[in-house]
Amino acid sequence: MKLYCDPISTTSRPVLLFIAEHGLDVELVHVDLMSGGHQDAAYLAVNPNGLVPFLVDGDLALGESSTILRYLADKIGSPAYPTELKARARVNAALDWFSTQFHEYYCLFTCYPNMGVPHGLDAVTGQSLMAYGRTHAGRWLKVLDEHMLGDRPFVCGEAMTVADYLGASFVTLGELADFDLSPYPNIRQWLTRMQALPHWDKTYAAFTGLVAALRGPAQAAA
Ligand SMILES: N[C@@H](CCC(=O)N[C@@H](CS)C(=O)NCC(=O)O)C(=O)O
Repeated sequence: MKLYCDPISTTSRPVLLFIAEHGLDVELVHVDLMSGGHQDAAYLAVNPNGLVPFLVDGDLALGESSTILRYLADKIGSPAYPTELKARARVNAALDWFSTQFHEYYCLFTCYPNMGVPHGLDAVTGQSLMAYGRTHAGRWLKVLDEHMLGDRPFVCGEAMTVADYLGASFVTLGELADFDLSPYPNIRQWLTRMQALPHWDKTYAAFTGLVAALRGPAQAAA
């Protein structure tokens, strides 16, 4: 199996972490987003979407981080993607929720504009998107904190699932925007649990470096 990915990518890291934690034999192919590697003709021939992550397993070519996570977990029979019908439905719902509602308000609106206005937006539009995101992301964070997590250790209950791998990467993205998670104690405890995974630090090293690079100058100016 080959995974096209970049550890700087929010959607690559959950898959990279799952692979590392489970010791899977997957060849990692670095697609350098920062230098535009995802737009190279050679990569577009592999994945016409020009996005990472992207998995190739024999004749199967698979995009979408949440689908790749499910596929890998199924392939090795991991309890991180339970087979019992209702347990599996809960994990599917959490993955969809992170990839839609949460990703839109929190990652797209709130965090990414802080990276220097991506997606071709001008600075003013970037700032107003970020203000909009900050106002509305709280609605979804509250749901995550009080209802999905509550007093349970993981988003689907007592056991860690692929939804935790995806969600933890998305929520951690708030560090890019210096987002205050102190009103959400259950989220913070959950992140601490995820960050204790043996391969977390190595998998998140590139992201941690980016946060330091982006936030350093702002802190110095403050
Ligand atoms: N829905 C996709 C989104 C993938 C995605 O947006 N990846 C970003 C990196 S986090 C990317 O490749 N961006 C390149 C671009 O937007 O051109 C997934 O979950 O895998």
